[in-house]
Amino acid sequence: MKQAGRWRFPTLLIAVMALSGFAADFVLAQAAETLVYQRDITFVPERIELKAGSPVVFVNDDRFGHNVYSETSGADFDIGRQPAGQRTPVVFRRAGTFEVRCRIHPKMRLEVVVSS
Ligand SMILES: [Cu+2]
Repeated sequence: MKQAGRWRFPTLLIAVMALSGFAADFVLAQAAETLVYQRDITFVPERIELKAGSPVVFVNDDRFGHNVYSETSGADFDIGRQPAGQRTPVVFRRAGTFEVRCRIHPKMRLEVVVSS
């Protein structure tokens, strides 16, 4: 019975994942994408809260380039120059409160509050 054998493992795996709640957590973690727009030289919104490990997608809605970086301990990153229209994901892996800024426009500030 080759056909039965082929389906046995994935079905069992999904059943175990569903029973343990793992599948639901996994799907939520994958779906929990937070969008932050760069619009009129401002991060919109200017404060977000999210779970560690879920991505923030920076969407440059302006007609010129931006940058996104943080020098806060636990979330050091710098995406470099981000052209107009580009979407750039950044994953915050640690809990904490992080200040995110733009090297091109020093007045741009975003507060990211990450919970574990
Ligand atoms: Cu900018």
